[in-house]
Amino acid sequence: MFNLILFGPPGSGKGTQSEKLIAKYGLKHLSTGDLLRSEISHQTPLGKEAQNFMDKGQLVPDEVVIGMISSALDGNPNAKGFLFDGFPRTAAQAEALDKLLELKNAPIAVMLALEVSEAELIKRLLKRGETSGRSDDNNENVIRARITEYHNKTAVVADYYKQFEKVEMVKGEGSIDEIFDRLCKEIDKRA
Ligand code: B4P
Repeated sequence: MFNLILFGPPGSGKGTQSEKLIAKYGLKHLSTGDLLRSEISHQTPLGKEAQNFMDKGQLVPDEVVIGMISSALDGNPNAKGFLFDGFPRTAAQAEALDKLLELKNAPIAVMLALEVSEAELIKRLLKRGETSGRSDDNNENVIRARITEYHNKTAVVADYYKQFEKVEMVKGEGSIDEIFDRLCKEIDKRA
């Protein structure tokens, strides 16, 4: 089993690159953002709780997203590997994920961390906000709050995996295909 984390600030290209990577490597895509948006669109109790946080650009509580990932892992017993997109986003989520994967004897192989300047992140998210219908993309204050959450709570997740020498920084600016090639080179070294 090959398990990969695609990491980076909001708007760094995680969702965009994940689509291409799962097609090439046959991994199961687990995006906590997509899972949460699906709960919101079905108006489940979990979705209603999550929406309050997401609308303000804040992270959803750890126990909610860890529970979602745990069910998704259990629901895909035959996956040849997982691509985690937007998860883990806190140190507590990283520790919980390691424990869940330990039970499967299938640790994280590598974390690929996309590096993109703040100006470019804001530009991309505002542009997506024009068409996505996502309430967290069409307000610059909410976008800035998401980036602040990233610096305060999520950036440490890379330090967590650095202690195990599992982090590769990848330049996340350029064309989508150029970035995809950079990511594939890192995966092919390890797969
Ligand atoms: P996510 O759904 O994970 O959203 P994101 O970080 O904003 O998006 P992503 O990084 O995937 O977007 P992409 O660059 O592909 O999270 C949304 C919210 O959910 C969070 O704020 C939080 O509240 C909650 N949440 C999710 N996971 C959580 C967790 N684990 N714990 C707690 N809360 C959690 O796309 C951005 C735009 O850039 C697109 O329009 C794309 O077309 C464009 N783009 C991509 N690559 C480009 C390139 N190379 N050049 C130009 N534009 C590009």
